[in-house]
Amino acid sequence: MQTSTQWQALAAWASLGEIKEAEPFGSGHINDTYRVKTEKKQYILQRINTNTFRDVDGLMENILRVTEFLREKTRAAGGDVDREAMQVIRCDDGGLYVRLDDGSCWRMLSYIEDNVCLQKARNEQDLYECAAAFGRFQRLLSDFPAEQLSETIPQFHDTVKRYGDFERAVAEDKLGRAAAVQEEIDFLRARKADCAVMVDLQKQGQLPLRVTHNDTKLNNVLLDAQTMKGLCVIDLDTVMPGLAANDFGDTVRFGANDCREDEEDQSKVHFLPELYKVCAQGFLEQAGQSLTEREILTLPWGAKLMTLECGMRFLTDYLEGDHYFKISREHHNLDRARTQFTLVRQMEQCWEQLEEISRTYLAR
Ligand code: GN1
Ligand code: MG
Repeated sequence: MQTSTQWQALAAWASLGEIKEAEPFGSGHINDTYRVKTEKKQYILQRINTNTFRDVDGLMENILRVTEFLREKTRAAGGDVDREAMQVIRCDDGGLYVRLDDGSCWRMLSYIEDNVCLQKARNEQDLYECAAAFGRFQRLLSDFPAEQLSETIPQFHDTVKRYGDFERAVAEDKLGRAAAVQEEIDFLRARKADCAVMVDLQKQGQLPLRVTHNDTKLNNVLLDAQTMKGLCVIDLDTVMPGLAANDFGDTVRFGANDCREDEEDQSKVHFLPELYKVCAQGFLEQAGQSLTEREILTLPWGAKLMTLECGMRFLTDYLEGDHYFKISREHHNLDRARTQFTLVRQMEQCWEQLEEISRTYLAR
């Protein structure tokens, strides 16, 4: 007799047939993910983190709309609909998710067969595929009615707001951790003005709002196990109106280096401009035609600010007592923050080179 909550949730999808297995799966920092096996098929079951995502109805409507739109485009282009786009599997009662008596919310998604999900690019080709997958995502959704999307996390990539959250956490210093991270606090304070660069350009109407993914890490792209080509973009929780440069930037943050996101030894952290170039190539080959000149010129800012913002979020969470990102060791969020700041410092050192890469794409 199985009693864990995932098994209780599965009762809402009884029509899928007898479930053989429902094991923890993946490495997300926010939701809990399980791979479910029936006799014939596999599925992805997720407990939605309702502290992070307050409006579960809005969230699931977004994902349904976007996946249906992508499936239709894939169908029209003669692609493999079941492998190139996810599908929401409705509960037996037709709902998009189930809420259990304990308040937990669960959803079911199709499982893409024969995929590989990498935590780290093994070579330039893997990174290229990741950037191209998000560039393609950007292009395919360029005619999606963005006003129909809910903002699943308000001001998600509003770096100015994130800076305010950080300063509040320092002032409150709930766990008495601030004194020991003064160097990191100073690092962020010295870059306060930078936090406003992209937000201001958007407010002034110089950067358009697009449908963006907002969490464009390598491990949110599934690759085909045979060809190792980008197959499908996953983790659509934060698909919202946003800035194209931020989608490019988060791919760079996670991928254009030789280290894990949570590396403890900062001497092992290196931002690699040659990999930045690979990201630009993959992203712009797919999305370039649909972007404005200004969007292309500000790609380096997307890279720097997504990395700075992510580090700032990790540090804020560390100061607040690690309530947002899942951790598996005491100073985990601090290690993550430090890694991001080391990367930012190195991006600043080769800034000219990054700007030059954007200019070469304008000249084409
Ligand atoms: C979270 O759940 P996961 O690992 O895909 C976070 C992203 C961060 C990322 C850092 C909703 O994504 O914003 O960039 O961790 N997602 C949310 O690895 O906050
Ligand atoms: Mg994810």
